[in-house]
Order: sequence, then structure tokens, then C-alpha cells
Amino acid sequence: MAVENVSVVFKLYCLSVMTLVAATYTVALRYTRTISSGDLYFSTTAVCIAEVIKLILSLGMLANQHLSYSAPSGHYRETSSIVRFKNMIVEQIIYSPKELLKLSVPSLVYAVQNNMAFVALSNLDAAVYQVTYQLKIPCTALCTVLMLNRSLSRLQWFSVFMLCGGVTLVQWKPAEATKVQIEQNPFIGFMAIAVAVLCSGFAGVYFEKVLKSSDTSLWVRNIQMYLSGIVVTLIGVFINDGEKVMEKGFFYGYTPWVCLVVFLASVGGLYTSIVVKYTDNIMKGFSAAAAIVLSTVASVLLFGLQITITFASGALLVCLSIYLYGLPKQDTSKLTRPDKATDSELKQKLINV
Ligand code: NCC
Repeated sequence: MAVENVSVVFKLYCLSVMTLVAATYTVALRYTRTISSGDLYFSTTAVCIAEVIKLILSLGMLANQHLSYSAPSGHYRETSSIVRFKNMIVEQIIYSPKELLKLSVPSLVYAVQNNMAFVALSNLDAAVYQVTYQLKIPCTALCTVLMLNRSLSRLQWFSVFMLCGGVTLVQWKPAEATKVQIEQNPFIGFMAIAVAVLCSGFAGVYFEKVLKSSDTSLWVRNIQMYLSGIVVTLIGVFINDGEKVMEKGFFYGYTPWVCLVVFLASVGGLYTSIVVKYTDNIMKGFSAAAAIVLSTVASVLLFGLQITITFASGALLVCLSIYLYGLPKQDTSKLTRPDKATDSELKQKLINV
């Protein structure tokens, strides 16, 4: 399998954009569901449109990658590379029902997760949502161990939970003082987060497994996933809001703020896929946490933002957890874990004796 090398700067750039977009997305989504004036849009349509935009952008990225690599000069070469691009789309996407079916699993799970974010943020404050959603970090670690057959030492497990606690403290803010215009049900909000946490862990690791187990390009995998994503989210629109959408229209209640939410959901999704390609889902959690800490530290230096005790202790936990997670595994496992290798070494010694 081809291993693509990208610079650390590029990885850091993608992680920072992903984290920044995710933070803005959560706040903007909450705003459109609770404070923004005007008629409330159908959230199911927003999730569906984001899938369409991601599909178009991925097609564009694939075309750009393909045409710029294979058509250095000349009209004939350009025409033949367009033909090859078309053939590739037909072969890898249209005539690959098995692959499409494979990718329909995470697209269905992500569709549920993305809809749950709207349910949760319609019922809970954005800060409460972000803090509780950090449970996705241990959930992702568990899915990685179970589905990718990777192992984590005890120290690494410890650091995963430490990270979870650290991010919670870093993001801890007093509840929103603004008055919301809809009735909220915190129980429904927390249930939605619980579902979103499970979906995020499972779908993320499943996509990573499919992506990394073949040479198929990231953009082809994304296109395969977003195609079924569109179908699944359209079914969601039909089941949840079908009658109302028929009556009022698909884009009913869309304001510039709603368009911003859809745009952020699309860009954020694509950056997430790049981050998963070049790192992994656990690293995604660690790096996002580090980016949150660094951006707050930058705000302190640039804008004189006040650091609270909770932030400082959370940041300390985040840094410590990153350090512990990154410690060489052999050393830590010998220190902390009598694992299978150590057992067999012991048996061998006993036999020798
Ligand atoms: O929850 P999270 O990600 O794991 O959700 C992944 C999001 O990325 C989209 N995706 C994933 C893979 C892929 N190949 N293409 C994609 O479009 C999925 O559809 C899903 O929306 C995080 O790690 O915290 C992160 O959080 C989301 C978002 O903030 C939460 O889900 C809250 O609703 C971020 N998404 C956005 O900012 C739009 C994501 O970047 C990081």
C-alpha cells in the first residue's frame, strides 16, 4: 500500500482548521436553533445539503488531483486524462456496488450522528454539549482497540481518560445567560449526545479501517460515502419532516446563518476525513484538545484573555495526557502491564530453568 508523506506543518494546519471549524459550527448551530429570529428551518434538510456539498467538493478535489497529475501539457493529453478520470469514476464508483454498500454503513451512522447534534443543541447549551461530547474520546479508543485490533497500554488508557477530563475542564464555561426562544428538554439533549458519542466512535474507526485497508484514494472513499449519505439523509427528511417540507419547501427558514452552518458542516467534514487519513481517530482527539489549549493560550497573549483555574488545570491535564500517551509503548507496558508477551517470556524462563 502506498504511504503518502505529508509535512507536519500540513497535518497541524488541517487539525487547526478542523478544530476551529468544529468550535464555530457548534456555536452557530446552537444560535440558529434557539436565538436567531425568523421561522425555524428543517434540520434534516441542512444535514442532507451538507452531504451534497461534500460530494461536489470531493468530486472537485478528485478531478483536480487526477487532472493536474496526469496532464502536464498538450490538448491530446488533457483529453485523454479527462477520459481516464471519467473511466475511474465509472469503475470505482458507479460499477462498485460492493464498495458503495461498505461505505453506506458509516454514512448511515454519521447521518444519525449529524442529526443528533441538532437535537442535542436544540435542547442544551453549546458549552454543556461540547463538554459532554468529549466522552467520544474513550469511545473512539475502545472502537479502535476492538475494530482495528490495536492495543493500548494501561498508561495509554489512563491518558485517554485524563485527556477526556482535561478537555472537559478546558471547555468548562458557566451556562448561557441568553434567553432562548424554544422549549428545551435537557434529558432529550443528553440522550442525543449519548447516541452521537457512540456513532462518532464507531463511524470514525470504521471509515479509517476501510480507508487504510486499500490503496483507494480518500476522495473516492468520500464520494462513495457521501453518495449513500445523500440517500440516507433524504430518507431522514422524508420520515421526519416529509409533510412539512412538501408544504413549506425544502429550504424553508434558511437564513445566512443557516447557510453558514451548512457550509461549516461541509468543510469540517472534509477536514475531518483528511485528518483521519494522515493521523488516526485517537490522534484526532488528542490533537483537537491540544489545538483548543493552544488557541486559548494565543488569545491570552494576543487579546489579554483571563485564564481561569479550571482552564489552567484542564490544560495541564491535556499536556500531561499527550505526554503519557506518546511514551514508548514497550517501556510503559513493561512498567504497567503484565501482557501476553511478558507472560510467555516468563513461561520460557520457567521452562529453561
Ligand atoms: O464528531 P466527529 O468530529 O467525530 O464527527 C465527524 C464528522 O465528520 C464528517 N465526516 C467524517 C468522515 C468523512 N470521511 N467525511 C465526513 O464528512 C461526519 O459526517 C461528521 O459530521 C470531533 O472530533 O469532535 C468532530 O466533531 C464534529 C462536530 O463538531 C461534532 O460532530 C458536533 O456536532 C466536527 N464537525 C464539524 O465541525 C462540521 C468535526 O470536524 C470534528
